[in-house]
Amino acid sequence: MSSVAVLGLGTMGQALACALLRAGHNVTVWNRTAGKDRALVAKGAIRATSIHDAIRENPIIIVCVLDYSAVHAVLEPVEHELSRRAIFNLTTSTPDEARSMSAWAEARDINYIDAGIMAMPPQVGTNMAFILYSGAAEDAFKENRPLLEAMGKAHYVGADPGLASLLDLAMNGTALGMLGGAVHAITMVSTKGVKAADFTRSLLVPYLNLIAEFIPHLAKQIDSGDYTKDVASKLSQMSIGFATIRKASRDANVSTELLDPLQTLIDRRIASGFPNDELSGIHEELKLSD
Ligand code: FVH
Repeated sequence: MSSVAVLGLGTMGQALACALLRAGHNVTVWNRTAGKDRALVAKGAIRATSIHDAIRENPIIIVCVLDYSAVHAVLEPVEHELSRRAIFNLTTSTPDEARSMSAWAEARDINYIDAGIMAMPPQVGTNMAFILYSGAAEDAFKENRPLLEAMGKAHYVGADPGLASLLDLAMNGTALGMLGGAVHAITMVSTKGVKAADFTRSLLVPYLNLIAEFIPHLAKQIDSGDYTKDVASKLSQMSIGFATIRKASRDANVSTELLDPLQTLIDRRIASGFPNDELSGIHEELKLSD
């Protein structure tokens, strides 16, 4: 069993510490504001009253705070005590922030790995959760893999410290788009008294699972650069279908703000001369020049 410090006890930090305790590790916990460690201490965590105490005896450090600037605020005061420690930063940041954090750590002889958590706090430590890790300190990942697996399936995705963040943010962008779309759908059907819970369980979720099966087909077209191969639904048809969804929404007094940007992209691709593309064709419209 390993000795690990968890810095940051927000909703996610507490879930991570809890999963590590359940797996039998020696977990020291610290948070900027006192009081958030009570439930963890009752479960066997060691309370650190200062950041210095938290890191003193712990070669492995897990950081999960609000954002990139909070990570600096936590680590900078103890930068001279971190040499040769393994730091796994599970805080959400941009890829560039992750790379800059990694350079900061390398200059201080810290084995730094950045990470992206692909789970909500209640799923941490279950077999649904997975966490992406990247950075030059691959050995630190390998050595500590059994400990990391306690929080969720651990995937090392590469030496670029920004890669875990890029994949994390891309997937969460998708998730938010899907969840926003779901709220739009529920708003539409609720205007006619359809109960959101029934609609969601019996229709929406099964349909979204079916539609998710279509994503690899789009991915294959994007990889090949041929958006017209084995087309299931042409943009010219999709534009009309999508306009119908938006009209029905407006007729039901539901705003189309969530849908309008996608219609704009579809129509722009058609206007660029590609009406026979699959939806994958809007990939070209999304790319911005430097
Ligand atoms: N919660 C979720 O569903 C998502 C799932 C995916 C990954 N995220 C990321 O996890 C990071 C932490 O999120 P969280 O849910 O734990 O966030 P909070 O409950 O708001 O807790 C924030 C903690 O950060 C501490 N903190 C904030 N600023 C500072 C600072 N300047 N110095 C030191 N600590 C700071 C805060 O401390 P306190 O306010 O209690 O003193 C909390 O411990 C996040 O990157 C998500 O994107 C979660």
